[in-house]
Amino acid sequence: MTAISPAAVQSSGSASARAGANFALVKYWGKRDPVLNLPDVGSISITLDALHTETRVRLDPALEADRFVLDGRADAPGADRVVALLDRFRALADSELYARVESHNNFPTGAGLASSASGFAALVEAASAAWGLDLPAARRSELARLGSGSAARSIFGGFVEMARGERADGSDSVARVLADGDHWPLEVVVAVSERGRKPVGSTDGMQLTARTSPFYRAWVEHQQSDLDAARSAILARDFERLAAVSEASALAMHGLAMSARPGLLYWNGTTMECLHRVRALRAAGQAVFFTVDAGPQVKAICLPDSADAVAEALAELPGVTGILRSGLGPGAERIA
Ligand code: 2P0
Repeated sequence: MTAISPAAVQSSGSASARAGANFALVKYWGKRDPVLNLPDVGSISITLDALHTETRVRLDPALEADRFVLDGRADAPGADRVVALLDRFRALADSELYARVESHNNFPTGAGLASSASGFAALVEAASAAWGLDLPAARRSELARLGSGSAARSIFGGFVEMARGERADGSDSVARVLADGDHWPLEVVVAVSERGRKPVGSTDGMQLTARTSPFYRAWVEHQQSDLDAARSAILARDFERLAAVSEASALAMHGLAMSARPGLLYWNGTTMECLHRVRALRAAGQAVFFTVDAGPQVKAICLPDSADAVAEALAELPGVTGILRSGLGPGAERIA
């Protein structure tokens, strides 16, 4: 990564930003380089408006170390990754200042709801502004990726594709917009069945999978055809084709994770009930499909006319403790 010229550095010292969570329709699972956090597969996601992180970064000459507070907790997990990312910003801005970072998620943290994605995207946006760095979007995506692979996607709104990239330095492992949210205003219904942190985080889970699953290479080799299918379904607004490839990708990712040794079980019993209910709703004519990330919550992706019926049907399942709803949202942006 090259430093920008000192003339471009006009530090305002303090900035706030908001970024939406994103859910992958074609899943990322596995790294080609764990140090630079380079994915072994590309991925395609939608960015949400209703589930987001707001982060404030204040540079403080009185500090001798960075301070990170997440949802009021000074001991939140992930502080080491936050500091590592702030080190990158100090290097880019040629600065020695430490920062106070206050971050808030408006949804449960670490429960398979993509809080690291919105969190690191909001951090990159706020830190860029606080240090007065005017970085292109692809560079911000690259920086967000260093915090969390999925965060590279939350820099952008709507439908987003993350490239695996080929370069060893990771400069081509960045996300880009496939289509804006108004291209196809999908709605998302999340069936929450557990609010605690998942027992095995995504980073450890994907490393274990890559090391021990006998099916890992097949997963990597198959990914390109799923990416091609999902991209063309999105551009053509073909719901049936997007449903087929998205459910296949989610199930393949979980099958792969289950085939690690020891196998990773991110689902609970309610997860399975929700998956069956989504399939039954689709068979009955509703435009809905599911995806599931590294946790038990089921995300039902719907056409707008089906969203109310899907939300009602999932809410009545035993074990579903809450329903979250969202439309598609913008990329990470500064807020006052
Ligand atoms: C995804 N997930 O594509 C996949 C599907 C979870 C399941 O990206 O190690 O927190 O920080 O790069 O981005 C979650 O993994 O992992 C994730 P790291 P990240 O959304």
